[in-house]
Amino acid sequence: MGQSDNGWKEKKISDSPSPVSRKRHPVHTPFASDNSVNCDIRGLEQSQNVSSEAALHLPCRVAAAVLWANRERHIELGYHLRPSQPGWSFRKAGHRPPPVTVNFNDTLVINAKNSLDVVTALHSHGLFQNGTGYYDGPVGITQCGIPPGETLTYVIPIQQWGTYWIHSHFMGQYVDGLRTSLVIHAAKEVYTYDEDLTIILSDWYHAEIPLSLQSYLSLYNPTGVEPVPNSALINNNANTTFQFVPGKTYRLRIISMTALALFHFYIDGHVMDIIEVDGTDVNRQTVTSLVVATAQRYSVLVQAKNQTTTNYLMHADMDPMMFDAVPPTLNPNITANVIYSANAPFFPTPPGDWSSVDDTTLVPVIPEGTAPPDNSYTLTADFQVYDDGINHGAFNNLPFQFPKTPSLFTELSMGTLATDPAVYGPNSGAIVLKYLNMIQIVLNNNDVGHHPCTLDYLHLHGHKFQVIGRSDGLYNSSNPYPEPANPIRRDTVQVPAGGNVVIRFRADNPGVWLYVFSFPPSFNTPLPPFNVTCRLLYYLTPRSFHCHIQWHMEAGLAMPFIEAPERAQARIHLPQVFLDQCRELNINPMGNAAGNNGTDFSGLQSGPQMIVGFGSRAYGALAACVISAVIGMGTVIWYAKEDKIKKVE
Ligand SMILES: [Cu+2]
Repeated sequence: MGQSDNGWKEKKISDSPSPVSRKRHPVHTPFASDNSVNCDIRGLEQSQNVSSEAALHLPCRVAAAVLWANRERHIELGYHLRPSQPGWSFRKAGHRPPPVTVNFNDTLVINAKNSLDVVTALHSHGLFQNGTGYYDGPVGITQCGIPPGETLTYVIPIQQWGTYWIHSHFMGQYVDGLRTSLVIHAAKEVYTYDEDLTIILSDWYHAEIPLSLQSYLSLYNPTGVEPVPNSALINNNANTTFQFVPGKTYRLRIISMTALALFHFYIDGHVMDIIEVDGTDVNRQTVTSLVVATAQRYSVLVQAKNQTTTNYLMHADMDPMMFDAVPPTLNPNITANVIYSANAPFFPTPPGDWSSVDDTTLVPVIPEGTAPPDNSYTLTADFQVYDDGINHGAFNNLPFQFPKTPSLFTELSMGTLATDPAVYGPNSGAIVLKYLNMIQIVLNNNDVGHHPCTLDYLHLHGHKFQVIGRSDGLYNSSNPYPEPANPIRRDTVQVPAGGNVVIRFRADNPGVWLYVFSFPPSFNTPLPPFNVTCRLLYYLTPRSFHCHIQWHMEAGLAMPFIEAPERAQARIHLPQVFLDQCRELNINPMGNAAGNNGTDFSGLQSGPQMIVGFGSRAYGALAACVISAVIGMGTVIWYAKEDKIKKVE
């Protein structure tokens, strides 16, 4: 029994294959009591703006075991989250899943026991999950969610390598801390280096996500202004230190786990060679600074100095252009210490270096040319106020609404009807893809914002896509991008506000994959009552606003790709536990989006609709507004006259 450096116990077994190594789809895996530990606060801010939650010091029960058997390494990690009111227990306890490191061809086993009082689920961001799509994690798409008190064991064959991360895919729980890094070592790494360091960039909100979401997705926020974080963190801390040894080469794996912030990352006095982008090894590209958007990952090689006379600062600057306003209490520029010698002075920090490289110019080490698309879909992303008075994001004016029955289960249970996009729900925007077709997506980003937004991003589950081209302005199909010889392949790409991106991928992964530009409220947001008539008029006027990220995920910009339904039905065998957990949540795990037959959607909450023209509600609000104005002016006149009388007296 060893003690890992993060305080988690590891158990190494080198005997012949254990029962665990043969187990593929266990339903419930109890925690071994001897693996329980009390965990201290780790990872919360220690030197600035310490939130009240961080002051709590609660014990929690965790279990982690690492088993080696033959060529496979099984990692079994359990976390036991304490029920809490009203906040998340993992946040109060500073209890976060530990970092996960595996090898190519391993099988990753994650035991997730849900001790929250709401459902949760884990998404391994960037993993293909080819054949195991039910472990992809988005609640409502590939599972119903782990009910409170239940356990789900994710068993994921690792078919790729590079830098990834694991996070909750429900209600923005990851922003509050339910997230960790996932590093996968290649059988043979392309580059050599001495040390491998993971650097997690995140933004930190003192208010817990359920509260922030409630105010973000409310009538009182018609322009969809995203909450601004209270601080930035490097490795979940405001004062992290990295010890550098002279002459060594360091691989830094930089992972952005932000809700909103865009980071500029650089180290004083050092250059960085980019060698990996979202799990794709790339030819070396030397940079002095790196732009890292939400959910993106980069690996860079950094050559340590041959001296111990000076220490340096590592910088992660949040770009204020992403925020509606920068509060005076926010320090957007976070640093970590790069220490060569304990007593050495720090290198004087030069002005922030925000130069960057265009990621579409990076060249994959393993070349892959383009192929002409078999199908091309044009999606326009936009934000506007819909008939529920809330600012929603939408592709082609259809705000995504989560189905009751997860789309993957609809695909697997509806036989030949599964090829009909209609069965996935009227507000799903589902697109059915043919097996092995080359799919092209043209994404126009109409989210130009009333403040100077710099970009949005899009992410596709289950695939890495080729980035064919990206530019400002809407895509002009009569002037297509030239075919790149070996385009960058990644799973998360930035799209400039008012700009476009064209991506391609091969539909070689039967299942259902979420395409996210942002996605919708996965719970019912309580709406405040109308109370100011004139503001109602404002809410009812269609407009387009805003950019960004986890907040948009909860606001309505997503759609599922239904990939090769017949193939999926033939090769994907849903473990019984998924059906059981749906039923425990009173969700029918079979049938259409409403859990019914055919296109009978009775029982499915209808999604928000576009406001077309100046409707009756708007006329009503206008009339009320005019009446209010007349009363207001009358009051002013009456008051002025009253004043005059007093003066005369
Ligand atoms: Cu993902």
